[in-house]
Amino acid sequence: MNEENQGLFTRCIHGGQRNCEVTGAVMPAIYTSSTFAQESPGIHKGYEYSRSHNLTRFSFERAVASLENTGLTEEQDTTCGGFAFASGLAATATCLEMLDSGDCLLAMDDMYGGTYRLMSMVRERSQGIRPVYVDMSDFTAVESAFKEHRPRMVWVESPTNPTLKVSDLARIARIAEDHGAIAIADNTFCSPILQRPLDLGMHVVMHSATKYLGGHSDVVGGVLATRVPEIAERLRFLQNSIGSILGPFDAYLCLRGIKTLGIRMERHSRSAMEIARMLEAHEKVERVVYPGLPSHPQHEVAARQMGLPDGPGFGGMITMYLKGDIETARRFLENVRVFALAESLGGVESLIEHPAIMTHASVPPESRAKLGISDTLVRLSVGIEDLEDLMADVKSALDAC
Ligand code: P1T
Repeated sequence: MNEENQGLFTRCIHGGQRNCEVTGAVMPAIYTSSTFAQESPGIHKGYEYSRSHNLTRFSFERAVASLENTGLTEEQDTTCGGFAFASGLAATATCLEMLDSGDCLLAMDDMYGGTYRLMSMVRERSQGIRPVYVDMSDFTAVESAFKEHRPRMVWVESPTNPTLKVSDLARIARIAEDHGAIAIADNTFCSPILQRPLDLGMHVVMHSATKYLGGHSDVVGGVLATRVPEIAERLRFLQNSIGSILGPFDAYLCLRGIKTLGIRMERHSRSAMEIARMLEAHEKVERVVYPGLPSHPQHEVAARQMGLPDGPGFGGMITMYLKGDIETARRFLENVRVFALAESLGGVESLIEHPAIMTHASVPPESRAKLGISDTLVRLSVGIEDLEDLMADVKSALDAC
């Protein structure tokens, strides 16, 4: 059976994989060898040096390429357009190297604080790129930014971290295509189970594999996938030239994590929907932002471009504004017991955090204020524990604040 015709849950387990030809092993070995013996100079089995070729990493890269529907074959690109890196930011940093000095980079105004820091506080200085930030959930703002700045690359997160704004990826991909710009989607919050940006016309998809792909908060990694052969060629060159690759042990953990991605995303989405509904009705909560709620400003777009294979699904991330002030938020966060107060997201365990102080501290205070990353904003990453325990935990922390 052709892989493209297989369901996503099947591809989580088998996509891009084959059993070991020597032993029949159903999981790849963790190839720790940094180099590979050659028969004669330049005559080898396709593996020269582990930065360039590592079979454990290749297996993970091909798995992501399959899930994200790159459509590329191994003949077109060794890993079918998948490229794994030491972290999500290493993947982003390598991607930005497709730009030349002086190029404009059009980016979402709300996104992970570290991505903003890399673009504005590192690469603007060292690479001379010109980042321009717009609210891409407003398509007219995207259109006028294209006219004014003529970007060569568009970077969009959807839903965004942490305010969960949703952008119409198909429209953004189309305008980028019309202007000859490379369109990239950070798909970390959705994973390929809920959203496949390449199918919507984006050229490249990026993940912090630290999150849902790894799924167990025990590995840091990043990955890119592209459907465009020329971009795959460029990314392969850049991955090898820059060298911020994912190591074989970590590639193995990410690959292992992906096996259960489908059932985890189902559970994350179902539990988060219930918790979001409960919070929206709670007297101590000012506002809940969750793409699955009809009150979400871009709920219709979210329902169109996100979803589980057999029905609605909006992921495990919830953002809420508490009534009160920073002390209320502090008390709430100090009183959760099942949720852990920690940065990161997307693991089996539930996490909760305060973006203004924690994950988005590198975003300038004026920008935070404009984006609504206020002192009472709290971000939840709903895990796969019993829903009743998660509900009881959040309710009792709300009672205490
Ligand atoms: O942490 P790293 O693997 O380098 O990934 C960076 C990154 C990129 N994109 C998104 C949407 C992200 O959320 C992240 C990392 N985010 C957190 C650590 C966090 O707690 O939000």
